[in-house]
Amino acid sequence: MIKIDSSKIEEFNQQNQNQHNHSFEFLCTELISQGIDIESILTNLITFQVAVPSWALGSGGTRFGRFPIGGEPRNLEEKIEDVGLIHALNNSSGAVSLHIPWDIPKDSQAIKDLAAEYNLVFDAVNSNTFQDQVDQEYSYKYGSLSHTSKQVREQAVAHNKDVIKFGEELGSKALTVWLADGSNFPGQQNFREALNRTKDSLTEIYDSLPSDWRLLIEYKPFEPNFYSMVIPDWGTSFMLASKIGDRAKTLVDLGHHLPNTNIEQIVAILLNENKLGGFHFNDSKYADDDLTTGSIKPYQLFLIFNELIDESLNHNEVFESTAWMIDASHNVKDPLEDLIQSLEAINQAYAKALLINRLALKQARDNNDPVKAQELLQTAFQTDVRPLLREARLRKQAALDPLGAYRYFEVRKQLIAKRGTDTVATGL
Ligand SMILES: [Mn+2]
Repeated sequence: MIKIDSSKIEEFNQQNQNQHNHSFEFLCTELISQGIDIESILTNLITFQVAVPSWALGSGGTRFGRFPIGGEPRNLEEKIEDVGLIHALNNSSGAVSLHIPWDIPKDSQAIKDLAAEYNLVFDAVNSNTFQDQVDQEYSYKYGSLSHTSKQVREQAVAHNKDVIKFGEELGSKALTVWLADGSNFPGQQNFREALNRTKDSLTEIYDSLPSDWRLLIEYKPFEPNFYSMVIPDWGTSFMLASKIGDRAKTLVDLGHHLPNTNIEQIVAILLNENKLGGFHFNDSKYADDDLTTGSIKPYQLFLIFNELIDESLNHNEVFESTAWMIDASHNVKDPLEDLIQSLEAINQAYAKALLINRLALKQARDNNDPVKAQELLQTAFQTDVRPLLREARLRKQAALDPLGAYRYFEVRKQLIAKRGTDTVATGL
């Protein structure tokens, strides 16, 4: 078991301590002059945790090819080890989101114990009815929860119930359902019937949820089906969640939108209706690119956090009740380095949004002053908040510079030495 000792991290931090003190003091002077409460921002950053998906720890690839990087986790235990390594470095990825059946725990208690050794808990569990498994009776080629055949739908519902059972054993509190169901050609599917069948199937799954669980309904405009998807957008997810029950919510995967969609407005509407279940963070240039969060549109990410903070001022349980998860794929980067970058980008967006002068923004809006409103947002967004993030990490015994530490400790080299160069992780 590879672990990064906290004394090693402390030693590493000492090398950069002076430089950090200098930049942190400089930023504090500036923020204090703006009347910003630095301690409250640090408290938010210290407690904020994002879940890492069990499928994002190996190299992803596309349907054209896949290029393994070596040392990929060979089983669930090694995936937990990987998340544990990142968490030791940044102390902000303290949860794992499991995918079933790629990562079925053979001994749930042992898996739970192993996760606890790395200070990890289990966030939402994910079902999979978008591909056929070797031992299954019916095919999902033409859909699962929406399928025209009752037997296929029952099989897909039963799978989701199994996933809930695994999740219960591990302490999860939510089930994420992403449906690949849809059609490739006009005329292939009756839109309304497929939707109604999906609603009935989801209702059956919802009825079997433990009382403290939530059902998160993900949406996607296209792919793998290219003509229509049964749950193509947030409106359809929202409608289903509204009909199904209070604990059914919409899950926003940033990559699951057509180009230029105003995602922050979708987030605001869902928050307003108490229907935002959680996020799958990633970034994209074209569609579901699964790129590193914040690598393409960091301003969008900031604007999303702006809406979340706005809502949290009225309902402070928003941050606790939202599922924060990454959903990305890694084609050319070391997946662990990519995840470290994603977590940094998410925390930066959060920290910057916390800097917004909300009173002044309200006044600018009330006065119909778009210039002032833009200036206020840009002032927060342009602030280099990295010293704040470093200070938060320092206070929670994490690395000042997680990526630097990852390379300094030669983590990938250690993983390759232990697991070999030609291992392939299950999943994407
Ligand atoms: Mn997703």
